[in-house]
Amino acid sequence: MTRCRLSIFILALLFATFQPVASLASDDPNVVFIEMGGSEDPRLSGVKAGFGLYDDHTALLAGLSLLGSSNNDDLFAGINMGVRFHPMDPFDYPVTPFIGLGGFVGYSWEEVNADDDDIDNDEDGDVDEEGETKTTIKDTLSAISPEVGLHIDLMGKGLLTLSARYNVTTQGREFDHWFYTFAFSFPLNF
Ligand SMILES: [Ca+2]
Ligand SMILES: [Ca+2]
Repeated sequence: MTRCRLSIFILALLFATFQPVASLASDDPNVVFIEMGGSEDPRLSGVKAGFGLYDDHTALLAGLSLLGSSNNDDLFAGINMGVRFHPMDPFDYPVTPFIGLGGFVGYSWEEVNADDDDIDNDEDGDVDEEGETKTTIKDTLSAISPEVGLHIDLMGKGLLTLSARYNVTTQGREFDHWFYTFAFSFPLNF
């Protein structure tokens, strides 16, 4: 009971501390970002680009991702969304920590035999000629990713962001992994 009251007191104190900051008129820019990252086991690498909407304590991110595995040469393309929470405005402080939660949904493709489907898949005038192929979805991959990281302010020109993300994917628990990234965000007026 005492601990509960103490928690509430601390929360109230934190809230009060952040209030003056939150009440300042925010001129935070929206950003475009590009991010690169990789993981050790499984060995993956990825690139991501998109938009970010920044507020004093939150950032909403959305973009397109490519995620490739060198183990089985799968390349997943998809969309990502995320939200991050920072205790202070990353554009006003040299270094700002954050925690976040992201999501990814993507597909991989493959070329398969298509010489028996009564369709001229390659539109060369011959239907089902020998060696005709078509592109189909090979696999899907979804991930939910809690993350921690740091924003480093680039002298008002943008942010360098380092993050460690734990990807929990639809490939099974043995595929879950830490994914380490760095990203650049550049202010944009929109
Ligand atoms: Ca054909
Ligand atoms: Ca065909």
